[in-house]
Amino acid sequence: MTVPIQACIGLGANIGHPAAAVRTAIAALAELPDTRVLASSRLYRTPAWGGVSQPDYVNAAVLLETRLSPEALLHELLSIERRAGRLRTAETASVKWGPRALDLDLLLYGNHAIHQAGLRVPHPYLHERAFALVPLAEIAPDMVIPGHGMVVEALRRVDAEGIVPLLPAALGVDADTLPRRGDAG
Ligand code: PH2
Ligand code: MG
Ligand code: MG
Repeated sequence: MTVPIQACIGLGANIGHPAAAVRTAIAALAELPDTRVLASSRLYRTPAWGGVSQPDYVNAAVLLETRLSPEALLHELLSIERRAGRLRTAETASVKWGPRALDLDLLLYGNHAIHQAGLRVPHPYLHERAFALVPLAEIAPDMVIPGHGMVVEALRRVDAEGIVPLLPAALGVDADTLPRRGDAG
């Protein structure tokens, strides 16, 4: 039996019903074989980073303990994306960093560094993306990003302006109502 590994998943969506898609994906991660969810972050509204002009995103992060290999875990992430209606076509693939109904990225897999076609861990842009680091710092601040130090240290080096937690559903606000830029949430 393989030893369990702590892995971090970044979740993002900005078309359709982003908050609902992210919440549903967190529930799906909890159902994965040989895996349990140790922690999940709040949901954040984040300004779109890179690529074409597009709507704000909802982003979150989940800390898993899993016995799945990185390849098997990636396969499961792609399956959850497909079930959420994420289409991967020649057209969407041609738009780098374009809008998506659900994106699940394998950010960290223990302290492993993996360089394979279609699978790079740590995620190559994790250390420079506040939209990934802010939720990750909430649940795994002292995990190490191989080559870049701890998550909290990487977060100190980026600009987290405009990244705000979504208002909790308990306040009676629709889950897909995004706070305005500058709201404390
Ligand atoms: N994902 C991208 C491109 N840009 N911007 C934000 N704020 N959040 C994302 O998840 C995101 C992005 C491609 O994966
Ligand atoms: Mg991504
Ligand atoms: Mg992705």
